[in-house]
Amino acid sequence: MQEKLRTLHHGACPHDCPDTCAMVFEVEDGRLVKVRGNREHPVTRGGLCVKLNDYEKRHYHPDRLLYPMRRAGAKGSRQFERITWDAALDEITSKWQAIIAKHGPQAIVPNSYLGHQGLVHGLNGGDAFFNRLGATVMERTFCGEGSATAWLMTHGPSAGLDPESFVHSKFIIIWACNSVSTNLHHWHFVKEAKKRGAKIVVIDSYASRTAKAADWHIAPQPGTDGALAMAMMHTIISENLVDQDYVTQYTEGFEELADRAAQRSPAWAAEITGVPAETIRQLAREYATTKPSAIRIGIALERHRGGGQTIRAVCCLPSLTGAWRDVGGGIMGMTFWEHPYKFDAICRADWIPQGTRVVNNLRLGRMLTDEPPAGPPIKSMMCWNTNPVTQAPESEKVIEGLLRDDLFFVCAEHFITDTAAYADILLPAAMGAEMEDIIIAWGHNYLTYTEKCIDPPGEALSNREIFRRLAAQMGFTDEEFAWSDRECLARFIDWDSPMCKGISLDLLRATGYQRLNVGDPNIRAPHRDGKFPTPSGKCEFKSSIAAGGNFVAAPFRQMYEQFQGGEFVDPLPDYLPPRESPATNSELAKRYPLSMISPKSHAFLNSCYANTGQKIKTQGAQFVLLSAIDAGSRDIRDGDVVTVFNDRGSFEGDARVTDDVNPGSIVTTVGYWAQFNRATVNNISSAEFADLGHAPSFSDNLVEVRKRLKLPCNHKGDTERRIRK
Ligand SMILES: Nc1nc2c(c(=O)[nH]1)N[C@H]1C(S)=C(S)[C@@H](COP(=O)(O)OP(=O)(O)OC[C@H]3O[C@@H](n4cnc5c(=O)[nH]c(N)nc54)[C@H](O)[C@@H]3O)O[C@H]1N2
Ligand SMILES: Nc1nc2c(c(=O)[nH]1)N[C@H]1C(S)=C(S)[C@@H](COP(=O)(O)OP(=O)(O)OC[C@H]3O[C@@H](n4cnc5c(=O)[nH]c(N)nc54)[C@H](O)[C@@H]3O)O[C@H]1N2
Ligand code: SF4
Ligand SMILES: [Mo]
Repeated sequence: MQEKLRTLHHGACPHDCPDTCAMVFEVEDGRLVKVRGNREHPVTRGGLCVKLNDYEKRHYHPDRLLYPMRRAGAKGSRQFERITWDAALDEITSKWQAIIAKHGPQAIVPNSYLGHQGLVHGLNGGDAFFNRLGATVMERTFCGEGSATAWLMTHGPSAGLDPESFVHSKFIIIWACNSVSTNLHHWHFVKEAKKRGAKIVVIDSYASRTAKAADWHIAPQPGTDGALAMAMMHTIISENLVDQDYVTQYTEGFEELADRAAQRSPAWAAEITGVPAETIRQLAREYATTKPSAIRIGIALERHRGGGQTIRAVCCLPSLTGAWRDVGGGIMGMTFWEHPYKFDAICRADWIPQGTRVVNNLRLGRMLTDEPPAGPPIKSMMCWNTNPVTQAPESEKVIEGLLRDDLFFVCAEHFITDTAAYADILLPAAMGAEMEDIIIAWGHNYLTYTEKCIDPPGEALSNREIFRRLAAQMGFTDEEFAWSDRECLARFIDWDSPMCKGISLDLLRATGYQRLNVGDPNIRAPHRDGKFPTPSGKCEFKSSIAAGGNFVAAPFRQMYEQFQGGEFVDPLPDYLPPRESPATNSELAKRYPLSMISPKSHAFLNSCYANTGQKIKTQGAQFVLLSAIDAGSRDIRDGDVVTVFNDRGSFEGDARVTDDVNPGSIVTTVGYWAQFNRATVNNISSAEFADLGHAPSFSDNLVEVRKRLKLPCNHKGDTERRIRK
C-alpha cells in the first residue's frame, strides 16, 4: 500500500485562554489527523492542555453543524431544516432590511465573544459590518475589563512583568488564578522558580488544583481580597518595609494611600476575610522582604462588586516594596497592552453613527425582557463566538428573551449549543485549522500564526467569510469587505512599530510565532526606573484618570477609552465589600446564607467541550463543593444530588463534602450545558456590574443548597449517555 503523505502546518490554539499555544497541525489527504504543541515555543514547549490534546477530533465531531439551517419547530425545540447559503443570506438580509425600514438599524444587536481569539475571526470580526450597518453597539465585558481598567489606572498600558521572567522570582503570589487548569503554560515557569528556591503562595477562596500544588494556600472568603491587600499595605507601611526611595521617585499619592491603609489593619481584615491577622502580617512581611517577588493575578479577582478596587490595591503592592527593581519582580495581569494590534482598522469604530446606543452583554437577559434599552425595540440579534445561555448571568432571562416570537435570532456556531438551540437561522462556522489568522495573546508576548490547512467540512464558513457575504448581500462596497484573511492580517497589525522590529508577516508565516520586542525576559525589569505609561509617568496609587469618572478599558474591544460618564470613582484603592454577603446583606443572607463561586472547569474551555464525552469524563458531572459543617446542617451527604438556588434561579449538582472549601461558601464550575443538565450555574448569578469596567460579578452571589427535590431531570449518568464522544 502506498504511504500517505503527511504535511505539517503552523497552528495556534484559537481559544480564549492566556496561553495561546503554538501548535503543529498534521494533515493527511486533506484531513487533520493529529495536533501537538510546538516544542520550540518557549512558552508552549510541546505540551497541550487536556482540552486541546485531541483537537483534531473536534473538527470531525459527529454533532458538528455542517449546513445552514432554518428553524422548523417551536423556538428552542432544536428542530431545524437544511437550507442553502443563498437562502440563509437572503432570509437574514431581507428580514434585517424590513426591520431597518420599520425601526431603524439600532433594532439589530450584534453579540460576540472570544469563541475564536483571532484578529480576523475573533470577537471583533463582525464589528466593521455591524458598525457599517448602524446597529446597536454591544459593549462586551464578560472578562478582563475590570482588571484592565484597574491596571490602566495604576500602571497605564504596560505589559507588566513578563511571564517568562517568573523563573527568577523567589516569592510568587498567584492570586485568584487557577493556573494548573487555566494558565498551564505559565505553571512551567512557576515550577522552575520553585526548583530554584522560590516560595509559591496561592490566594484562592478554595483549595483549587493550583492551591494544592502551592507551598502556602490562603483562603479568603469570596470577594474579600481587597481587605486582605489593604491590610498587607498596612503592615508593609507600619513596619517600615516600604522601599522609600522607589516610592518617592516613581509613585504618586503615597501619603494619601498611607493614611487610608493606616485604617485597614490586619485585625480588621481578619474579620472580613476569615484569614487570621497573623497570617496576613506574615504574608506581607515575606512578600516585602523576599526579592524578587512576583504576583500573578487571575481574572477571577475582578468578579465581585469591589473587583476593580481589589485589583487596584493588589497592583500597588509591587511599587510599595520596590519589587519592580528586580528581574522577576513586579506583577503580571494581561500582557497585551504593548502588542501592536490595530483595533481601529479591525473594528472601524469610526463608522459608528453618532449617538448610537450602547448595550452591555452581561445584561442580555434583562435587555431582551423586562429592561429594554431606550430607543427602538430590539428586533434581531446575531450571535457568533459566544454562548450566552451558559455563560451570561441571569440565564433564565436570556432564554426568556430568546423565546420571544418577535426576535429574529441568527447564530453562527460549531454546534447546537444552549444558545444556538433558539436560533431562527443557524450558520455553520469553520474551526481552528480551517482558517488563517493571528491569535491574540494575553498571557505571553508572542505573535502566533495559524495556517488554513484543511477545508471546512460540509458548507461551514469562517466568521469573516460570513460577514463578507452578508456585506455583499447588504450592498456594502467598502474595500474591507473584499479583503482576504491574509490582506486583513497585513493591515491588522502595525508591522512598522518598534514591537515588530525584525518581524514581518512573511517571517511569521514561515516560523509560526515570533517574540515581540518587549525585551529579554532574563534581563528586563520594565519599571526598574519607573517609566510607567500613566499621565504622571509614575505608578499612580492615587489615580489621575479616575478624575474623568468611570470608564471601560477594553483593550481588544471597540469600546477602548470610551468614557461612560461621570460615575464617581475613588482615586485611591480600598476594600469595597461584596453586594451579596452575610456581612453586607443580612436580610438576604437569612434566606441565602452561602457565598458561591463558579470558576472555570478543568476540562472545558468556558462552555466548549462540555458536549464531548471524553472531556465530560475527565471533568466529571457538575459538582458542588461544600464544607462538612454546611453539609451536616442541611442533612446533605457526599454524593447526594443537590439543588442550589436563590431568587434568580437554580441548578443541580453532586454534593462533594470536603475540607477544600471554607464553611460559608460553596464552589461549582461553569460551562456545563443546560440541555444535558437541566440548568446552568448562571441561572443564579447576577447581572450587576462590578465597580470598574462594567465587569461581571459571578463571585458575588448568595445562595442556599438543599437535597434535590424529586424533579424529573437528565442529571449525571444521563449526561454521559446523551453525549457522543
Ligand atoms: N458563572 C460564570 N460565568 C462566566 C464565567 C465564570 O467564571 N463563571 N466566566 C466568564 C468569562 S471569563 C468569559 S470569557 C465568558 C465566556 O463566554 P463565551 O465566550 O460566550 O463562552 P464560550 O463557551 O467559549 O462560547 C464560545 C462559543 O463560540 C463558539 N465558537 C468557537 N469558535 C467559533 C468560530 O470560529 N466561529 C463561531 N461562529 N463560533 C465559534 C463555540 O462553539 C462556543 O459555543 O464567560 C463568562 N461567564
Ligand atoms: N480549563 C480552563 N481554562 C481556561 C478557561 C476555562 O474555561 N477552562 N477559561 C479561560 C478564560 S476565558 C479565562 S478568563 C481564564 C480565567 O482564569 P482564572 O483567572 O484562573 O479564572 P477562574 O478559574 O474562574 O478562577 C481562578 C480561581 O479564583 C478563585 N476565586 C474566585 N473568586 C475568588 C475570590 O473572590 N477571591 C479569591 N481569592 N479567589 C477567587 C477560584 O476559586 C479559582 O480557583 O481562564 C482561561 N482558561
Ligand atoms: S486552551 Fe490554552 S492551554 Fe489549552 S491548548 Fe489552548 S492555549 Fe494552550
Ligand atoms: Mo474569560
